[in-house]
Amino acid sequence: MTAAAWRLADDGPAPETGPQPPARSGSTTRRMLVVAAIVALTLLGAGGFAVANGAAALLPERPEGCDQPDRTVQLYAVELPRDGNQIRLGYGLTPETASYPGPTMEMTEGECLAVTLHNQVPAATLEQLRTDPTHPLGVSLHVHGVKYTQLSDGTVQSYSYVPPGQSRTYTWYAKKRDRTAGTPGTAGYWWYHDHVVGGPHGTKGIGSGLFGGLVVRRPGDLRPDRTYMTVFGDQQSINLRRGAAADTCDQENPQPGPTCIVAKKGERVEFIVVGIGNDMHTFHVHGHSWADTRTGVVNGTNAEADQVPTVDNKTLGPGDSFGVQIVAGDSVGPGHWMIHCHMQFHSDAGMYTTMHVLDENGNMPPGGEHDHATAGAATAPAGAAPAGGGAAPAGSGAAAHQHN
Ligand SMILES: [Cu+2]
Repeated sequence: MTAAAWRLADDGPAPETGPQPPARSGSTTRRMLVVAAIVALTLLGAGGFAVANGAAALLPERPEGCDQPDRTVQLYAVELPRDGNQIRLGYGLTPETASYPGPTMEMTEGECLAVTLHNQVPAATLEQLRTDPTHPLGVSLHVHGVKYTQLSDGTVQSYSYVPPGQSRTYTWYAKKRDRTAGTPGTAGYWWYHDHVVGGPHGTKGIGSGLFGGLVVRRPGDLRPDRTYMTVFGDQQSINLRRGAAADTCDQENPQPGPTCIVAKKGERVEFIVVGIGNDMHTFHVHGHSWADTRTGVVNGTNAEADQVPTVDNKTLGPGDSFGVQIVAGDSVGPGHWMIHCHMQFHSDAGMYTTMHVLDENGNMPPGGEHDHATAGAATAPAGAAPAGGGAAPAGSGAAAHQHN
């Protein structure tokens, strides 16, 4: 599996099902809604709004500027092997390749994307994660940074979630900068996540693994050779794993994935960094630094570049996201370069992983076995998640590195 395997794949459309706003009982309510709809449509000049049944019909299906989706993607929410006792869920471009983090989505400013989410998580599992017995069972897709209408908000409140066994299409629009209106573009590093599992904010869904990255590029942006996601969360976790479980790279035959950050010297490596949970963190990479710009790349004249700080450690709060591009081993060569949170009690508790930089021929430098040997997790302990489901399982460190 290569980094490219987590990227966006086009697919055909899927049938639409899903929750609808509750039918209001009583003809009086219906009459009131019709009157309200007529008044609202008159006030709005009826431009761009669909007319159907109920007040939700007043909501536009797509953001302004997105007349038709340019692409469609199928996304599956599935249950993955448990990590010890912990339920793990993941998004995948196929059910078999679901993982946490989910696949990195990529868009270009000006593009409109339709993502059809299929909920294959068993109802019984969602019931176990539910904190309130009256809360509906379902999963959703809520995105940061790009434009969407309320129908693609991914919340229970807006009925934009997906009950078990059903599907729903979410529309994302990577709006361009509008110089006349003074509104910014959407280019940047973002994330998407569930907003429904367990409760109205998707806390259990995010904590179980339903999150992934989104990169919006501008035409002309430098393209990375590899993209990795590091999601900093509670219990000192990176991608919901700690210590040896966060880095399961095979020293002989490393396969890029959520638990194996690997690159050849000279390759342009992109990190999507996201904060989940309740804690503050910092993202620090050994041996590498980057410009504190939108992409981590420094552009422009020397005078302009002088205005941009160079950093190797960046603060991350809950819900924050940023991205950086670095050149692997630039000036420092191959090696096992640590990535960690610089809140010391977090890194001491296992909030670290490693970027393995191979030489130009793809040879792993010596010394990388250290983490695995120290943790005693080189062989899978009893109860560890079985391999299968691609890069998804927490891997051999699961039992040795509990998250709770
Ligand atoms: Cu931290």
